[in-house]
Amino acid sequence: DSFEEQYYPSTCLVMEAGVRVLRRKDPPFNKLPFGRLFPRQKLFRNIKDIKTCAIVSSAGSLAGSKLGRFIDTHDIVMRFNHAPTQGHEVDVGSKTTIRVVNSQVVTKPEFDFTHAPIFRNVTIAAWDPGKYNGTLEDWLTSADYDLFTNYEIYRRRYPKSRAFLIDPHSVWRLWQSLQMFAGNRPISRNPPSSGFIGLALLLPHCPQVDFVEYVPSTRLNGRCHYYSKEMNSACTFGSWHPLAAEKLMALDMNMAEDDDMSVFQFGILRIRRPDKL
Ligand code: NCC
Repeated sequence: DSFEEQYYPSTCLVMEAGVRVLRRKDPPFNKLPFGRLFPRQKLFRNIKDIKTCAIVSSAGSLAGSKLGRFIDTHDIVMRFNHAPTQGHEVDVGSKTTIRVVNSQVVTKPEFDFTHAPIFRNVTIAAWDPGKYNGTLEDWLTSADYDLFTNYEIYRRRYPKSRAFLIDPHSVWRLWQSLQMFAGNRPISRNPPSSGFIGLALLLPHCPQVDFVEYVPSTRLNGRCHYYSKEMNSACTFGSWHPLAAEKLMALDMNMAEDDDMSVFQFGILRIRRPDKL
């Protein structure tokens, strides 16, 4: 085992899942007109200049955190779904580089994916799990929510956009990494949350990731999201997604030296990418 594997086993497991976006050259998309919708650009520009990244969970306990300024100091800021910054800048910051969105958000009319300003001028990584063990061809006809139609509309409307689809096989590989970490405690066969998928997608591009209010801090307040009043602990601890297992694994990846202070007082998990695998 390499040094990194001994000291960051869970981080290596997450890296090994190889969570990625689909590219034009990937079969079967290299043979399908649909594949030509994928951007030619890389997921991020100037990857060599990326030093620090922040991932902002949508947790209710971000309310009142005053972490906005800290979040905005990062080179890349990742957010989820339709989580707003407007009106919440003091707590969550105002910078957004990339949004990871699930296929419900891409398809349901209420989110207006193809028009809403919140999805414009940021990188988009959209995902849908498809069937476990399904082929990519199957996925195109049996996604949980048909994200392809609106993806196509969006890409045709904004040809310069950086909007990508996450490889569903890589989502399930991440699920397998999670199951590996959980050992003999079986986790439900539902895909990881957008938060965990986002972490796995970002880590290969970023030497240091600060994941904000993912492992709940002492601000824990029972609210689902910082942007709504809804009370629901399942948002924090999971019901459908294997969220509790994800958070235990993420906590195991934490490298902050003052870990109790960072994680539980400030709500910040610091994860370093292993130098090599
Ligand atoms: O709520 P959601 O998640 O959009 O949150 C984004 C990510 O933040 C982390 N989170 C959120 C709330 C909380 N109290 N604690 C947290 O740690 C999680 O990592 C979460 O992934 C999703 O993962 O895509 C999810 O999306 C929502 C919903 O589809 C969208 O918000 C659009 O309305 C799902 N809720 C429902 O379907 C009702 C949620 O299960 C997962």
